[in-house]
Amino acid sequence: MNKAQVKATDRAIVVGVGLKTEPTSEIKENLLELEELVRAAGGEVVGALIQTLPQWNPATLIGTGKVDEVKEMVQSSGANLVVVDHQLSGVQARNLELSIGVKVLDRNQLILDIFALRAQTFEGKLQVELAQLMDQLPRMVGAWMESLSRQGGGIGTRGPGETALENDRRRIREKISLVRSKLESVRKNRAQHRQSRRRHEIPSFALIGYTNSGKSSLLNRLTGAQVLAKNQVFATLDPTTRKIFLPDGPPSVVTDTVGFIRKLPTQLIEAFKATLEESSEADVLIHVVDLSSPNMKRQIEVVEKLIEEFGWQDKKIIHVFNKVDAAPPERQFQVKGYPRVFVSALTGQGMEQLKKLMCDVISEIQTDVELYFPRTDEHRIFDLTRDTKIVRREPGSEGTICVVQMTPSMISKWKDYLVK
Ligand SMILES: Nc1nc2c(ncn2[C@@H]2O[C@H](COP(=O)(O)OP(=O)(O)OP(=O)(O)O)[C@@H](O)[C@H]2O)c(=O)[nH]1
Ligand SMILES: [Mg+2]
Repeated sequence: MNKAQVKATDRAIVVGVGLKTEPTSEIKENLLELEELVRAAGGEVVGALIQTLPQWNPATLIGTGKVDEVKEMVQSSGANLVVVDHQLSGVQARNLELSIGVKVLDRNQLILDIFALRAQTFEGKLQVELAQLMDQLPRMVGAWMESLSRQGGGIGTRGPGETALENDRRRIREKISLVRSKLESVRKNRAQHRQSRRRHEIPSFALIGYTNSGKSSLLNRLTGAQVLAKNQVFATLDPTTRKIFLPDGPPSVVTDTVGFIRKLPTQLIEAFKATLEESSEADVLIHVVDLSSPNMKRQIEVVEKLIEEFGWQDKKIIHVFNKVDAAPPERQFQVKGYPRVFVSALTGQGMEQLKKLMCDVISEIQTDVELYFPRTDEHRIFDLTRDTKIVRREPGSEGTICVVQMTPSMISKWKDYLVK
């Protein structure tokens, strides 16, 4: 497990980088997001620099003049950490550390660090540990790792200590397979839970979206749950599932899960497969968008790309534009995606429309069926009301006919009573 703690005393310089072909506005936006990430990891941002390059410098990523500039800023501000908004190779990180004289992290390491800080459940902690080990392996470049881990503590140093490189690599590989097998057994457990839900055939929704878009707030508003909602990136790591009672639909469940971000580390995606599966298994995805964010368009693009990467593009998706209370009114005309609804998890605005939309989408995946219960089995109608809403009920002298809406799997559960 990751033992070290974030030091609230970490003072960071953030460095935004991009190639000359990228628009500067995007590099600046990205840098603001990186500052958010530093704060989420418990650090304080004491300075920021930007460089655009014709091409990457293989030794230090940024140009040598910029390295000197960073060093000066570190010295004048008393920073003890530099975070670069781009992936660094092991060699680049080492060279930068040697030149600048303080710890240097890249965006991936920072995100992994926040995850390490947030993980609450056993499974969550294992997933983060796996992602960190996988991230560490290709970065290892020898003795410098040892000196790094001796500095101890602070953002980005949560990991095993190192001695000889090859030994270390082997140890990490062994550790990776150990963590994987532990995860495997935790997941078996979770799969059983899911199966029990499937047996009851409760329609399920998963809240997905960019980090900080308001997924947890929406879960709380919709279901009366009390999960942590915070103005912070990656406040949620572990999934939470709650029942929801829709005015005109069957009892359903809603799952809140980890948020997405631009350049989500691939190791995290792999390690968080099980968490992501919660969303893959949902009948309907609710894509929560922060309508008030100046970066709304890019955030939508990031989420849509991940939806494709995970193969969810054929699922039913509801687009929920949240924080309508804080967004400029003209924003509503800049959005795309159907079906959609504008809401505020904060004020409750739009919740009725959202619930109605959820009902509509459920009924789209359901069909009307007729069930016949002979007198001796009429007591089963009570169980039926727990599974779905009864549209019509026709009592007769020998038994009762019920017209209900059902998903295909619900139908197979009740097939014994199905009327042709
Ligand atoms: N103004 C306004 N703020 C909101 C609304 N919904 C959520 N927020 C705020 O947005 C911030 C993030 O909300 P969360 O619900 O934690 O967002 P999340 O999507 O779960 O974020 P992560 O779990 O970090 O990915 C919090 O400070 C909320 O109070 C809304 O409708 N209007
Ligand atoms: Mg959340």
